[in-house]
Order: sequence, then structure tokens, then C-alpha cells
Amino acid sequence: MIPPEHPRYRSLFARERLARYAAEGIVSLEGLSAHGRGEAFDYLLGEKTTASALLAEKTAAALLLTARDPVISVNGNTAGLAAELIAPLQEKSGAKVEVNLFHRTEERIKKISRLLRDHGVRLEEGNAERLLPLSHDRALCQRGGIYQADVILVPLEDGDRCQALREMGKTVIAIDLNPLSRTARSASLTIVDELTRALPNLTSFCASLPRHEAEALAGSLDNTRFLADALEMMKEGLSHAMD
Ligand code: PTJ
Repeated sequence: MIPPEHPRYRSLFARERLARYAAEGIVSLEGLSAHGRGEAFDYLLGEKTTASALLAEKTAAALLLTARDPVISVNGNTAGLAAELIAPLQEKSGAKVEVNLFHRTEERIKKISRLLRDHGVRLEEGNAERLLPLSHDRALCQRGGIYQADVILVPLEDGDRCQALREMGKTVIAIDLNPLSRTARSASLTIVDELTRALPNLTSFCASLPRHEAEALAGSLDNTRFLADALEMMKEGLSHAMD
């Protein structure tokens, strides 16, 4: 039990939650090291949502709202950290939700699906097919979900799959604290922010963005700007670290 007054409460709480879900087979062991990498980048950002990331979140909401068939792809880390934040985003964005895993086993799919359903998420389910241009089980997805989607939100995604989705002509929104990752660089739009800060912002923008503003924002997207802003913030943070 972590005392709420501990100065690193939020970080320790997230780690405890991930460790518990790893023991239950929801989060992969690899997911624990992926989280550590994210935490290191978040430290450099000052563990807060920057103004640029907030604009990226608003732009992401615009892309979801103006999409023909938007999908949120949920993996083990996303479910482990933020299961309760998915249903509100689904409701306000109108997106489908598909469980799609990097370290895929049918057992993990079942456990994550159950956790999400328990938190009110309506899932795109059925037999996954090998529809993505990737080898092994990473090619599997739902025909009526990710395969048909035009806009896909992929929190904490692997670079290869992000690139494959882009090659299929899809608009890919990544949430990734590492602005240097292949995912961040190949996504159509990268939100460089921590998942549990980014998702509620996305939901409230989806609830409040007027249609004409969403259309204008969706048409004016410049991802290299968002990535450069994130790197600049990290450089600035480091240069003031010893002040
Ligand atoms: O559950 P699975 O089997 O689908 O596997 C999920 C992981 C995350 C293990 C898998 O997709 C993976 O290996 O991802 P990567 O390639 O390690 O990429 C994850 C990215 O997310 C890294 O760039 C991290 O810096 C970043 N990241 C980690 N935690 C967070 C984060 N970004 C935002 N918020 C976080 N909490």
C-alpha cells in the first residue's frame, strides 16, 4: 500500500497497478520495461502535459470526430493503466474498441477483454484474421475493426505495426512519451504525453469540439512540429535541471 502523501505517489501507484496486472497475465513482462522507458521520458517532460501536447490531443479528438470509422486499439499496458478511461472516450468519440496485442495470446486477449467489458467498454470481437502486412501473429486484427478503420488511435504502439497501418493508408494517432521512437516518427499524429493524462483530455475535447473547428484542425496537422516541440521541451528541462 503506497501512502498518498508520498512525493512519487502517482508513479508508484502506476507501477503497483502494472505489476499486479502482470501477475494476472494482463500486462506482458515486456510491458513493464516499456513502462520504465516511458517514465524516463516523462521525467524529462516534467511529468506534465505541455501546451503542444494539449494541442495534439485536441487535434487527435478532431481526427476521431471527423473519421468515417474510428477505432481505438487497446493493448496490455493501456488496459492495465487506463481500463476505466476507455469507455468515456469511446462514448464521446463514437470509436470502436479492439483489443490488439504485440505479445499475442488468446488467453491475454480474453483477460483484457473481460477487464474492459467490466469497465463498460463495448468491444469489437470475433475471429481475428491475418490482415496486416506483417509476419507472425502481429498481422492479426478484426476485419470490422482495425482493418476497415480509417483513423486508429494506438496508445503505446510498436513501430512496425504503426508503419504497416500507415502503409495501408490509415491515419494513425499514437500516444508515446518517446518522441524519437519509430512509432512517434511514423504516426500521422503523435501525442507526446503520458497515457493517463492524455486520455481524459482527448475525451473532453471529443465532448466539446464543434464540428467546423474539428474539420479545420484535422486539416491542419503538422506532426513534425509536435515532435520538435517535445524534444525542445526536454532539452529545456535538461538545461535547467541543475539550476
Ligand atoms: O500488451 P502488448 O503485448 O500489446 O505489448 C505492449 C507493449 C507496450 C509491450 C508493446 O506494444 C511494446 O513493446 O511497445 P514499445 O515498442 O516498447 O513502445 C511503447 C512506447 O510507449 C515506448 O516508446 C514508451 O516510451 C512509451 N510509453 C510507455 N509507457 C507510456 C508510454 N507512452 C505514454 N504513456 C505511458 N504510460
